[in-house]
Parts: sequence; structure tokens; C-alpha cells
Amino acid sequence: MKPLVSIIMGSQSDWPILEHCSKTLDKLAIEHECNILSAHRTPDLLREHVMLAEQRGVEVFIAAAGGAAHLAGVVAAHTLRPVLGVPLDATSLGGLDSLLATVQMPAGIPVPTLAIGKPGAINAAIAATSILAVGNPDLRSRIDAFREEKREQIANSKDPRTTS
Ligand code: RP5
Repeated sequence: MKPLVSIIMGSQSDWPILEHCSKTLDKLAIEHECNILSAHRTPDLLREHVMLAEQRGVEVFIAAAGGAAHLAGVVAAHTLRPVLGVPLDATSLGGLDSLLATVQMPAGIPVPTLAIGKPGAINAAIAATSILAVGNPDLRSRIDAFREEKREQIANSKDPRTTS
């Protein structure tokens, strides 16, 4: 199956967080690919990847970076497909620097931006699925089932003192 979502991260060191994004897409049964490409270290390869990914049928990009986090913005500059940004905590500034670098795009090149780190990585996967689900009831029902599982987990949770 062709990947519908391309996850791009700036470094191998980002994988422990982006793994949550990939696992969430697996859970939602969304075909995706994961690549390490950097806006600063491999700018030409990044541009080429975005062009080829579009040609392969990728519909949504997820871009995550931690240091001088321009990755999502650069990806968005090269495609008309939606690009979701995930800021990462990779510097001594705790991720706030990445959040601002990712979210503060100039008007005209949007990067819808998720939370810093793991929650953002998981939500990027769900948001990408929501985008793909427009006009697709099957995909919508997968998101509903995902939420239902979380609802049940909370509803069935025990006194936290007994489980730690
Ligand atoms: C960013 O710089 C990467 O996305 C990563 O979050 C951060 C640090 O990268 P490494 O020095 O660990 O490769 O571009």
C-alpha cells in the first residue's frame, strides 16, 4: 500500500518521540513512511523528498524538529499538502524555542502546530487521520474507535494508589 502520511524528523535523536506518532498511525491503520531529513543539514534532500512523496501519493506531512525548528515550515514551503508541525524538546530551552519556531509562520504558508513532544506526536497522527477522513466514514469510525478505547481506559481506571 502507498503511504498516505510522511513523517519527517530532523534527526535520529527525535525517533523516541516520533515513534509514538508512527505507532498511533499504525493503530489507526494509516499507511505511512518515516524519514530523517533536516532543513539545515540536508536541505536539497529534504526538498527532493517532499516532491517525490507527493508524486507517490502522500497526502499529509508531519514534520518534527527540536533545534532551530524550521523543518515543518520548509516542508510547507515546498508543498500544497497539509503540513503538521511537532515541536520537540531538544535544547536547553525545553522545547519552547521549537514551538515558537514551528508555529510562528508568516501569513501565506501555514503550519498547524501540535503540542511539544509526545502529546504533539500522538495528536499529529490523529490530526493527519482527521484530514484524511474528510468524506471518508471508514476513517472517521477508526478515530471514533480510538477515542472510545481512551474513554474506556479512563472510565475503568482504578484508584491510582493501588496500581503504582
Ligand atoms: C534538530 O536538532 C533535530 O530535529 C533535533 O531535534 C535537534 C538535535 O539534533 P541532533 O544534534 O541530536 O542530531 O534539527
